[in-house]
Amino acid sequence: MAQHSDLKEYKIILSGLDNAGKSSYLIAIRKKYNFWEKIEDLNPTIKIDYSTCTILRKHQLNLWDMGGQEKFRNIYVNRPIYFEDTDAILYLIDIQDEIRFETSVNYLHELLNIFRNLEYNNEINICFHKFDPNYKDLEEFKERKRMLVDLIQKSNPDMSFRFFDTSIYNIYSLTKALSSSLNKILFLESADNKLKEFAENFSCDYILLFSHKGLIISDYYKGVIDLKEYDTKIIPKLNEDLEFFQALINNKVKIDEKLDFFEDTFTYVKTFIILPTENEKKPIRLFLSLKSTREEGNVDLIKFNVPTLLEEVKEIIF
Ligand SMILES: Nc1nc2c(ncn2[C@@H]2O[C@H](COP(=O)(O)OP(=O)(O)OP(=O)(O)O)[C@@H](O)[C@H]2O)c(=O)[nH]1
Ligand SMILES: [Mg+2]
Repeated sequence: MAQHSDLKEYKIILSGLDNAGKSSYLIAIRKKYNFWEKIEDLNPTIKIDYSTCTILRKHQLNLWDMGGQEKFRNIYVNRPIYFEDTDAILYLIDIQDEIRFETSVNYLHELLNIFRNLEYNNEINICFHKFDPNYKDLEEFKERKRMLVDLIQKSNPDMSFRFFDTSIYNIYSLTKALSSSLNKILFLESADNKLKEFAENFSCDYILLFSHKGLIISDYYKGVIDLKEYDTKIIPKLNEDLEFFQALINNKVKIDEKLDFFEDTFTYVKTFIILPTENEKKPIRLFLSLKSTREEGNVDLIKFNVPTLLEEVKEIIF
């Protein structure tokens, strides 16, 4: 397909022991990128599950969910070819499964040896997964984490790591680890930081930047948000925004923003268009949607500052 001729592809590997939560992680992420699936009734992954998603017509992410059962682990470690041309690695360790820490770190070391031989020089992202919100402040869990970080770093001084606490009950933790691991190739993390900074300055509960297809490019939520809240609050709002602008586009009415007030809060959504480049004929339409408090002056300040935010984010992602 000619229009995809300059699509850049990235290979992202999710690895870790069986039951670490890799498939659940991916499903939650894919849900964010508007693929609908259920997390219940998950079966252990047979060997490797491949999936792809395209971001902004420019980047194709090839996600490799490497089934973690022992028989599959043995296959991969004996065939390094599986790991060639990897752009990002997420290694999940189930922080609740202390009994298998040793097995998990041993498997990680086997994989690291493969990556050394392949001269992989990106960061290795370690996710302490199933770090659910209710374990967040427990000293025992913090200690488990410290011990693992120490062990991994001391055994591999030649490699660079990033460590994350992740949980499917905190969507933001998942996207943060993924976008951070893609930072070097997609620069999404800088966009996330811009949104975060804006949200903090103007007391926003959330900010979402998404495409006309509902693909979320960057987002920020104040506090912790779980899958259920995401499904019941964020997704319906996003769909409502999309429907509203689609209706306007169909009727060819020229309006590019919408402001709704509730009690002491308000929501604001603004659309903007990225003009086509030489190769792209159709413009890309993006939306910024946010919710904030109706403190004095905040509404006007937000409306005034959003265009600058959009300009800055545009600079980052295009
Ligand atoms: N508490 C909690 N449970 C989780 C989390 N993520 C996944 N799980 C559960 O962990 C179990 C295993 O999840 P999977 O995603 O199938 O694990 P996997 O790593 O893909 O396993 P294999 O395919 O065998 O390698 C499921 O019952 C999930 O519901 C999490 O963040 N917190
Ligand atoms: Mg799986």
